[in-house]
Amino acid sequence: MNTATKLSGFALGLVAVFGAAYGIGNLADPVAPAAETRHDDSDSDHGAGDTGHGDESGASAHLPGGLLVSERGYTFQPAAAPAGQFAFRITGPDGAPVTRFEVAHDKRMHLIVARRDLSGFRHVHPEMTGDGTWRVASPLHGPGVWRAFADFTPEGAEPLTLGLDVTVPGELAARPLPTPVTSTTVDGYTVTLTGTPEPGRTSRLTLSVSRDGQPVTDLQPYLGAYGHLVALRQGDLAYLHVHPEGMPGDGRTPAGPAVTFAAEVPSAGAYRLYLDFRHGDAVHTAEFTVLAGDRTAPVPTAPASTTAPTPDAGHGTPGHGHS
Ligand SMILES: [Cu+2]
Repeated sequence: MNTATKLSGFALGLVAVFGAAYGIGNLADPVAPAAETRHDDSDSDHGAGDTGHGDESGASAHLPGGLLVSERGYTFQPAAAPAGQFAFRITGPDGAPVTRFEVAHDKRMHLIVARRDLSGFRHVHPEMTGDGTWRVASPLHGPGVWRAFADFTPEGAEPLTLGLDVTVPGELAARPLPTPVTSTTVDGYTVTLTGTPEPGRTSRLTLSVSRDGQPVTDLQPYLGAYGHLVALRQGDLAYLHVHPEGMPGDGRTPAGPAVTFAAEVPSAGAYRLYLDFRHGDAVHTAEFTVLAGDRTAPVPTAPASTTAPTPDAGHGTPGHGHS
């Protein structure tokens, strides 16, 4: 993975997102493919500090990933699935389901989900059948409006992340975003964040893993790296998938305790970071809220709700699914 694909096309603009909401079991309505015009540079080897695609005219060329359900002719379409399963297809510029994908980070498809309040993050890997339908045990673990991100590379094309809203019926009290912290615990591990993201610039973020007060120096490769970092922007869930500096086995990248990422956030505001790392033959997800830009600004919180929170509504729920 070069630096271009992890940081392509960030923008400063705001967009209104009109995500379609789908009731589970009522997935028959096709999503009309939108004829997005995006011109990818053929040499697309932008460095991490590249600020975008210059004066290109396509509006989506400047957007972060995951904001659009259809881009460059590819469309993220839900498919009917039995209870407990999530299924979808990616249709291509010809309208037919895409069946040929490049392997990126060990997988042809990465499916990331989070609720609109940024809780409930999961990162799973569906399996495709011959007709181009991807299926996975549903990562939508509880009621709410979820954002699903399909992160993939069509064969012979540039990487793409499409986003789709999926509604799971039931009552949910949206939770305010947790306040920013620089240390968090998950599954008995303490993960400490150093570095702060600066809008529009490449910032180094280092995440250090310890357990029982001891640095963890034997992190296990997960999807070809010692850590995977996803950042979601509060407000529109713009999706940034950031990969670390260095790779396992390159002779210079230690297996912990620190994993360093070069991240570029597209604007000031609050972001939720989700670090996937593997240790003890299990994948763990550490979550942080960070503020980019004016760090004295209050974190916008979800509107108050009169509905009692459900036990599954929390952030950082144990038992994140990884497959
Ligand atoms: Cu993945």
